[in-house]
Amino acid sequence: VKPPSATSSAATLAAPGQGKTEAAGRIAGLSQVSGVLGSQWGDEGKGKLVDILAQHFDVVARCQGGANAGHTIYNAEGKKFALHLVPSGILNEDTLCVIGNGVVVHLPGLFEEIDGLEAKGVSCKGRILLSDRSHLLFDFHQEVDGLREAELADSFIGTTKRGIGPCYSSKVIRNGIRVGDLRHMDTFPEKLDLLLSDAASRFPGFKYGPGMLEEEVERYKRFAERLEPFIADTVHVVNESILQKKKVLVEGGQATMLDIDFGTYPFVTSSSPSAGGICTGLGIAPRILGDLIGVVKAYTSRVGSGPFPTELFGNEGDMLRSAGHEFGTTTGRPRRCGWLDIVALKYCCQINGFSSLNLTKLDVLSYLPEIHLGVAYTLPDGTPIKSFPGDLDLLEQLKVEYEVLPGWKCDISSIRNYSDLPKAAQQYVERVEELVGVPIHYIGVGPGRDALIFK
Ligand code: 2SA
Ligand code: GDP
Ligand code: MG
Repeated sequence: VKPPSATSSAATLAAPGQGKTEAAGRIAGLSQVSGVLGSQWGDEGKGKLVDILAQHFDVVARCQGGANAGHTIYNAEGKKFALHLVPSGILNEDTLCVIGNGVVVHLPGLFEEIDGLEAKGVSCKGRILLSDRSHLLFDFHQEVDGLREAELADSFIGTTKRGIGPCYSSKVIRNGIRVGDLRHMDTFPEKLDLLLSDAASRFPGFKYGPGMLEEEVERYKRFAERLEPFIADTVHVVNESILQKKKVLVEGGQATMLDIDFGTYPFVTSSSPSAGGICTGLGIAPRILGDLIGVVKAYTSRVGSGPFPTELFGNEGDMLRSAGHEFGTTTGRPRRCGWLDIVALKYCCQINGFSSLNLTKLDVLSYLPEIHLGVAYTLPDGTPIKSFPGDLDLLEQLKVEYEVLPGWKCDISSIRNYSDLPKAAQQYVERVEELVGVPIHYIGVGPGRDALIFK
């Protein structure tokens, strides 16, 4: 991956010729409440788009997931930041960052992230609000995540081991502890004891030894003190901001194909990274939601186990992984890579009602003489499959039909105007648009803030 260009700011989003005002106008024209959501299996480049759009929004809010997310962004000087819990609006100093009720929060991780940002010169003071309704993710949730994966043996999910599933389990079974509970330290030990005893009775490998509760309670007393200025009723804050005509951008983590309901269950995360998760994870009414931008990589990647119909193996997969530098932002795991899957993308567009798409990492495909697009699924006997199947067995058996398009075989990473892209690259973009039926308004040609073409 080329280092991003050092030139970038709201004013330099578009190159001369295309018009900076046109680009700024496109962003300024987004609805008062907009969202950026992953439309594959994650790591499409959501963070980069959120960072760019944040320059035109007052609030950037996360609504689901936790520190399993890894959003890589670059500031104006090309300095790299990997964010996990802190919303990707943080580099824009006028943006308020909200962590909503639907997020599960590992406090040691959050403080570490904030300290890391501050050490790099990003001021977080007074700029991050954490919902009092969000759930606390404890170290033991992370340990249990690992134990569950070990129990599953060959059928492991391939989680990030960040404790996400176990924490959402505590939430749904209704013995979870919420951020607001830190204001009642008198009852906190009892609640934590219940959680730890529960884990110990379920997992023989989990050791709940003497002194552990007391130690954890003391630690959380210190956290509670430090956290107090961050805690807010974010449902009220976000809705009041909307009433005051402020602009709110929602940042999705993971993606629809990892959604607990719509993804390739059970190989999914434990939250709702699709449009519905915005309403439940922030307390925003559905009718207030405006533009939703689906972020889609020009090819596909997936990290962890589970079906991946257009996956490439061997040398072909390795070449794509290395060209796209596809390694987990949180865990460093190599990501599985393959062709763009139009069937899955159409399914995501249907569920989320995207108003536009951001096609990212088009530059990564520049080495290929020809590019495949997965356009249809059939059963092994050739019978067409009409929609993305929920049946895992079927997903493992199906055959993908491909359309083959010519590659462009030249570096496009410094191009900033759509009309300057090679004809074959334009043909690829327009064919995706045509097949999916949703306009592609943004095209990524590099990791830097300025490497974005407005179409
Ligand atoms: P979990 O940890 O319970 O949410 O894992 C369940 C599945 O969800 C996948 N998942 C992800 N997939 C892609 N990217 C994610 N974030 C990190 C990144 C991942 C990393 O940005 O690279 O560093 O490995 C993410 N988070 C969860 C996970 O792989 C499981 O398939
Ligand atoms: P997210 O989880 O969706 O925010 O995506 P990640 O940050 O995990 O992974 C996307 C990676 O691709 C990051 O390293 C980005 O810096 C990088 N990236 C984003 N857009 C582009 C692009 O258009 N071209 C290239 N080459 N890299 C990009
Ligand atoms: Mg990521």
